[in-house]
Amino acid sequence: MSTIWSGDLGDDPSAPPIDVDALDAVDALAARPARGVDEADPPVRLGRAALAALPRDVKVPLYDVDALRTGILHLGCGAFHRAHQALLTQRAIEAEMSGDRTATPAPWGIVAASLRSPTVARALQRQDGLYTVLERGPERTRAEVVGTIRRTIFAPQAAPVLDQAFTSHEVRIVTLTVTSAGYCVDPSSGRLEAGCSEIQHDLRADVPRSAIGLLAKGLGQRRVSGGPPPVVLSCDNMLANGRVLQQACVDYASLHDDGLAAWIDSEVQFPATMVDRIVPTSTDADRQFALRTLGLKDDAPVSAEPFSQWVIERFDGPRPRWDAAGAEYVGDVAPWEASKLRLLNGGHLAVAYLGLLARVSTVHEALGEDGFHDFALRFMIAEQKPTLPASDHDIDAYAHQLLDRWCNHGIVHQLQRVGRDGSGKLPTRLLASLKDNLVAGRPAPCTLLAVAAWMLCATEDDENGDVMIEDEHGDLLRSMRVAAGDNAERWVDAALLSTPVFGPQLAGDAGVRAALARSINALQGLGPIGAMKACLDGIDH
Ligand code: CS2
Repeated sequence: MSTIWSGDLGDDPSAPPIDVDALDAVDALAARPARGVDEADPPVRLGRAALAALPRDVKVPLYDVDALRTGILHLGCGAFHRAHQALLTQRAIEAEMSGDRTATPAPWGIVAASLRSPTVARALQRQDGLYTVLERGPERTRAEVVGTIRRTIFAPQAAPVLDQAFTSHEVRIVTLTVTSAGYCVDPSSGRLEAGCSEIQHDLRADVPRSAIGLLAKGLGQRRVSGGPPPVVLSCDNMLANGRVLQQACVDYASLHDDGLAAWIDSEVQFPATMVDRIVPTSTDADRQFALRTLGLKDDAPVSAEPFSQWVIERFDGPRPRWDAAGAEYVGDVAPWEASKLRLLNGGHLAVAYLGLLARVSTVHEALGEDGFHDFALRFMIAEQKPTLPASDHDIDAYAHQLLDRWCNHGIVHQLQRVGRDGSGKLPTRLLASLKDNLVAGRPAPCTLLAVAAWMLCATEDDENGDVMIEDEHGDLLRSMRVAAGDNAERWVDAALLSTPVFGPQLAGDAGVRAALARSINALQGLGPIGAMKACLDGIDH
């Protein structure tokens, strides 16, 4: 039996390792007309043995997937990783081979660990790690099968595989996509929040389950096993993500071993990165689309927009030719991070909350409604742009490009998903610029309207009686709204003082409190479209 990872360890004692030879048995079936999906005859699943029989318009890995050795460990095997880093790694490997499909591929295969649910890991395991990226433009969809994920595991059941990856000197890079909540960092201090439930769990357990705990433990193993430490790349949407991750690991390690904490601080590189690609949640429609396109069943396809960007702080040591795949290595990622978080992610939040109040459900539907396009542009150019660090970036062009990306109707990006957990997202995406504008004496009515829309969405039900958006502080905000008798001024005063979202500077500003209350009244009185129009017409609510 051939295996994918040397010393192939099952991630669950009851799950057999992948028997690659057994897939030969499906060769004959895979050779049938690829698009002939016969209801009576269940389709063959995507896997290595079926690659050669895929339709010609499906792009397949241009290297021998079997020959790919593992050089990257990834934590958090969600849709974003599969549509971004794993795909760019495939393109980097292909670029290095310059069309010679017989050359040995550069050793940048990925071991990908899911941390919370085994579903994706299991689905990928059944498909030899292969899956399809459906790149959806407004007019057409391009399908590409990705082969860089060589092994998938569900971390809580696969400690030996993680140990092996961390101690293998072949693994030179560790990447993470675990969302900002996965870092368990207190945003005001930038330090590990030891009270966070994941960290509390780790302190009681033999084996950590948090991303930070797994990383700190693994780095400790590498320290003992010798050899150069891996470079650790955070690929989550946070300001200074590399520094935040390093500090979290140092703080975590110091709970057990000060020597390890010092080593992580001085020896391990944590470059900052800015990642960008709109990747909606995968749906049954994606699975059906993949089935029709490939003629094979793929349980783990991802849809993504055609645009992608990856800006990485320069670091020492070997790495894939990501630059040949469109990534940029730069000295300072901060200007890219700031414009992405404030214009793209901040703009997304504004569109999400106002769009949900306007009763539409996706980003491109919202952009088709009256006023959204002009409102989003004004928000980005008049209110976010002046708060960005100085750079030679063309921010106006960036804002217009974002509007085009949001209008791509091939991408079904749910507003509920974009808007969920506003408590965690608002501080860096909307409130930081609000504070900067306050200090500079610049009005920010669009930002205030977006924040007011969040307060309403977090406390109202949709037409099915379900909460409009999930939010950590939704219940608290709702109870304050009820206690204020739905009086906007009283509600805003209570909310600003009692939720940790706003912080003392905003809570203490009577002007902000009054403007926010007026924005809530405008949304309730004029509706979201009327309130946006009043904002654009310069009418003070
Ligand atoms: C979105 C992001 O859900 C959200 O918070 O704003 O996921 C956004 O689509 C990506 O950051 C784009 O790179």
